[in-house]
Amino acid sequence: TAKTISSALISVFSKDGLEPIVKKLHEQGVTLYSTGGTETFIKDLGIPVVPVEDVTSYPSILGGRVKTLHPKVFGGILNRQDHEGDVQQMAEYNIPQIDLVIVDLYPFEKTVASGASEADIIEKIDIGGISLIRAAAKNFKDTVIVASVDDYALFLETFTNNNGATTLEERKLFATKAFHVSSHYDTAIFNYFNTDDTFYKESVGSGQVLRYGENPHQKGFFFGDFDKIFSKVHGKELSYNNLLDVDAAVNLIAEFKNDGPTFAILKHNNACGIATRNTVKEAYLDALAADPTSAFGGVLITNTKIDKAAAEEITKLFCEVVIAPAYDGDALAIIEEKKNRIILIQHETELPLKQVRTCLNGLLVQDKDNITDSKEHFTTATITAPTEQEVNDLVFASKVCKHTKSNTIVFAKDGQLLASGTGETSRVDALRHAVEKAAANNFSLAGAVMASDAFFPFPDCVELAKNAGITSVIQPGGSIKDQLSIDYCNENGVSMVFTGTRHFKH
Ligand code: 93A
Repeated sequence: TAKTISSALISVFSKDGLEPIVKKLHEQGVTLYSTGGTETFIKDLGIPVVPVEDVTSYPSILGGRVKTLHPKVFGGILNRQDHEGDVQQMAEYNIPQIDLVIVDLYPFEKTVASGASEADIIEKIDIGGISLIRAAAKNFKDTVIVASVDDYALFLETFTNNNGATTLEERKLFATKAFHVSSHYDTAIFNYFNTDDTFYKESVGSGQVLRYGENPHQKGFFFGDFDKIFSKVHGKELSYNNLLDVDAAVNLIAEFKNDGPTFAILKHNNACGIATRNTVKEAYLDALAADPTSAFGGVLITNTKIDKAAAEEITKLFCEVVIAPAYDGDALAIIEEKKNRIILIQHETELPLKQVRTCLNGLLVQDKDNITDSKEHFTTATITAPTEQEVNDLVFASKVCKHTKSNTIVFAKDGQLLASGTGETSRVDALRHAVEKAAANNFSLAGAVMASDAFFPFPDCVELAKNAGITSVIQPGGSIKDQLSIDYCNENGVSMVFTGTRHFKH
């Protein structure tokens, strides 16, 4: 797959950095074709160059708008060298082979940024150059494309190391870089033209204009394929905040896909109630019990088909969204009674493995936190190990904790969330908050377990937890002061397990 470069078409707006490349190509006996200004630049270096006009038998016309746009040029770039028909036609039409294309596009973004007139900006929409880039990148099996000054150094190194040849892998890498250049370029042009936000709807097939963003004075859009994950069977349009809660809900319930009937109620992206029970009705009622005040206006989700018995309870609650894998017909009729209530059927689909959010003037992208703590990950840090029941509750609590905003403390017992402290600036505050909430909802924490999203730097958390009735604790471990918390637990008959995995969620 190593291919020697014998000919090159060079058409660059900025001539910066071109000299060493041209010299190197000439040294290797490469035939150079070039456009107007670039041709002059090469000639001035004393290097022979064939004007592209000699290839096309056309001058540059329409004020330079049409220079390279010609079958003899694009044929030379796009022909497949292992394709009999292509080889024949190359000879028939006397098309010269072009092995390498070097382009530096008209500086569209710079021209926009300079505050130039619309006419000047439009003239800086490169047509021939972008076509050369895309053609050469498409035909990477035979052609090398260098689409940016930033890649000159890499090209020179590749070309020199291979003695004037390139491998298929190298050509594909240059093609990838080239499509990055072309997609960025066209996006910049789109952004310049797109002064009306609602145009997003038409321009991005899957884009959806939302009624507003997080607040009524903010515009909002959703880019995604909602219908791939859900069928909406009833209710008003989903809002920006609904969508965020639905996202949190599906990620949380995914942790329980192999468990018994589980029901969760979310508010502001956190679970305010969740329980695993024998029936979906019991699961709902025990999820609600954790915090009926917060449940008002919440997003409800379950891993189990909603039956009539559950629907009769659910419909008593004012809630925004209900999500389930299926509904019994009579159940649906009951929860549909509220006109605005959004009812979704969740399909069995894989959720994306990456997460993206804006950051400063760019994006942060990360792998999803896809580690679920299971018994096999536990190491007992204390003298006493948790009981079997506690181990089950620790697993439950840690799954909820993972999907709750940091800093988080979660209390659970018998497959039910009792209370949590969410999104606090200190772990101790999260814990105090959870203790207060449990008391406010008349839960005893005696014999309950505690999960923490990150380690305890001091023993204050385990002490407060023990005084509240907690008998077993799960946390990642890894603090240099772990021993202080372990010692306290050992002295006070509390068991503690380490998972080794931190679950921050910001
Ligand atoms: O106006 S164009 O879109 N029409 C063309 O056919 C064409 N071919 C190359 N612009 C075209 N180019 C661009 O010209 C290249 O992308 C490069 O930016 C520039 C090089 O022109 P010159 O060699 O005359 O300086």
